[in-house]
Amino acid sequence: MLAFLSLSSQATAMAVSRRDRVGNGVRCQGAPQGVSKGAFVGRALERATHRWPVPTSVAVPTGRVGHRRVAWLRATATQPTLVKPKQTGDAHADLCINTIRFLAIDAVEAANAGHPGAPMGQAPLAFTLWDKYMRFNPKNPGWANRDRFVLSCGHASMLQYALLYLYGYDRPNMDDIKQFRQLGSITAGHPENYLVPGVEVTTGPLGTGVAQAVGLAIAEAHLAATFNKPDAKIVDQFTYFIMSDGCAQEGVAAEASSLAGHLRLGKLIGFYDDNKISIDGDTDLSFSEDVGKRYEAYGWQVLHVANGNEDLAGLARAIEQARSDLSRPSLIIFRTIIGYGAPNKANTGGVHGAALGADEVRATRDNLDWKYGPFEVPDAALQHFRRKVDEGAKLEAAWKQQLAQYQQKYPELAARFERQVLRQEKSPGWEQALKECAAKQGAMATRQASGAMLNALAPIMPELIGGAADLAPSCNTLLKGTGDFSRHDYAARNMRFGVREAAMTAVTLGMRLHNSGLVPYCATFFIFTDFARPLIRLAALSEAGITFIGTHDSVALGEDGPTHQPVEHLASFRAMPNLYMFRPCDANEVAAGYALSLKSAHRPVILALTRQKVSKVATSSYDGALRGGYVVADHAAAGGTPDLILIGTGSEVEVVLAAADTLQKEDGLRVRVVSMPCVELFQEQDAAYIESVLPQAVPRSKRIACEAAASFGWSRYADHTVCVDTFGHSGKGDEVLKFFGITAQNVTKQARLVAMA
Ligand SMILES: Cc1ncc(C[n+]2csc(CCOP(=O)(O)OP(=O)(O)O)c2C)c(N)n1
Ligand SMILES: [Mg+2]
Repeated sequence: MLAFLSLSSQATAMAVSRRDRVGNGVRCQGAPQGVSKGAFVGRALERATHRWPVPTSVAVPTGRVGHRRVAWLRATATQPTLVKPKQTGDAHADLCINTIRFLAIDAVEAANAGHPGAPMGQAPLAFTLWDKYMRFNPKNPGWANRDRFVLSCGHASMLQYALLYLYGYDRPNMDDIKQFRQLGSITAGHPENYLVPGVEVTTGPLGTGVAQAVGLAIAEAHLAATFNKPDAKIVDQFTYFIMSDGCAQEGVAAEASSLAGHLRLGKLIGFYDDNKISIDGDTDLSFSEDVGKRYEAYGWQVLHVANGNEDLAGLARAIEQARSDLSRPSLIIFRTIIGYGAPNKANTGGVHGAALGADEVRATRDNLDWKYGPFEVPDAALQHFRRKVDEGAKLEAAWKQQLAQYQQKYPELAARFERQVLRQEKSPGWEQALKECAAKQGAMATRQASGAMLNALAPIMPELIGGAADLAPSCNTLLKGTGDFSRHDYAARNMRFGVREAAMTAVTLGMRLHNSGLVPYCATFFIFTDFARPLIRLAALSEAGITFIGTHDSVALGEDGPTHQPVEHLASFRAMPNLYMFRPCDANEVAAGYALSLKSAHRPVILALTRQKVSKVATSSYDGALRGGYVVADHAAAGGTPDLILIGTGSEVEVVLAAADTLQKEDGLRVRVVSMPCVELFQEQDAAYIESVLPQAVPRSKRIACEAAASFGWSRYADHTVCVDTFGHSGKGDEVLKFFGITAQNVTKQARLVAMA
């Protein structure tokens, strides 16, 4: 099939832009005098030029390439003739690059699912970066001082799997690649950090990789500022990411990039695959901003490579320029053709997310002069890639020597480095500190108790670092005794995220997945988990234990009204896999919530905390709370069966306790009260424990759950609820609670009805 067109006659080069098309024809931009416009008219040629920009000897513009549909033609004739893509002009490099391309093509073909287009377009950049610049040790993917790489356009996963395999990581191996996207295979549809050791963060939701990369770079900056000495740079890593049009369009990437520019994270280098194609087709449909200018406005250095498919020297130059400016992050916008090499499908949405099909695969092999069979890796290419096994081992060995010198000179810091970064152990004494802190607290808002816990931990846990999305005073997240993490002080531990909940959460996740022992937390009003939810979900999926503090956790927050009053949030997070939704009733339980989160390295914890003051529950228990649910009061005789069980969480524990008192005193009812700060944790306990707290002898029809939130989910334990199943209202907190019946009086009333029934 014809795809690579060259017009032979007057050897003239020019660019044709889709935007420049006029009517049925093509307006020639920069066409030298004497070249007939007629040469560009005609449907077949038009289709071909739009589908396939053929880079030739044309002088490539070095400025912004964001104009739509730049198509390179050698306009030399009135009759089109076939030419093959030029590729890089370096036969050995092309061999390696096409090895990457065809692994992606063949794996997608075998799976009959996946995304070949982006790997085909990005292979030259990825090859240049990994081959010349990235520092890694394939046989030890966890080497602490490796550079970090994030494929934010996770749909291009075969690019990353091909790189890991070719450069000599143990997994994925060739069998894994042949099992791409199959059930049980580690080569999942999108890169998953918990499946493949060389994958730093899970990507797939577009834009989230960019934001997590910012977190990785922040972790690096913080560790470097903490541990490095003028004569010993034991932390020295770049963070690289590749983003696509979709990432450029997503808000989370914009938020995070804005923060990265503000923080001047000079060792963060992004690559934007500007191929102007997404699923719906041409990005012209919905996207016309100048991304480069936007990043410049964020404070990034922005560089352009006009021909990202063929200009290896240009790619290398840009990377070098990016690496040599450590005063700000860099974005390299490299223009590519999606599906480079596929004669009929390149430069179309059709190559984005479907197998090429046997005919097109054959045509692509022919087009790129690829003489090898499916999954065949030429020896010369493999040898080239695998030299990194030796090189990587040497890099790590040299670093270890450096570390040994560091240990001699700075034994104290080195000991901390070994504990925190290498062994990823927490500072000792944290549990004691939490318990002692809890014992000192009285009646107070649980958000205040949380602030007290953070500050009990801060002095003994230098690895604790975090902050809020512009709500530090409300969420009580400021650590005393340390400053603001800023471009002036990367060693400080109070993060100022600005009003960027999604980026905040992704950054926290990235910091955790730097896997260097940092204990990151982030905070906002519980309602604004709505802005963070996709990243909380990603943390849960990524098996990354981060702490998310959500204050102002119910309608009781009062005057700010329903826009700020969470209702369905507790239930929805309880439904999220691999997450602990923890709602403590007082300081003891807040301490337990922190303990849970510090113990839970692979499962995030959300702490839902009150704005309003709550009592200190005399019988609350740190250990009980760590079982998710426990008895806080029992008016039944020891061993006896209660008439009713009241279950409460957070601020409603004192409500149900007061109701139980009344019911016992005025009605002689034997009421048990259960505090259940964490339903999921309770559910994990053994059957005997669950039975000891919620005996079957007291059927669900004799149980009431009270929570100032949606009743959804409580039917597991109780037939009756005193909850809030509508949006809230603006008003004084206690009046709003009364309006919804979240009072001891109402619970008492309901309990009497239940007891009589
Ligand atoms: C947050 C999110 N929304 C939607 C998708 C589904 N999706 C996958 S790729 C894609 C767009 C592809 O365009 P681009 O990012 O330019 O990738 P390319 O086609 O160039 O490979 C979309 C909408 C997603 N993965 N993540
Ligand atoms: Mg694209």
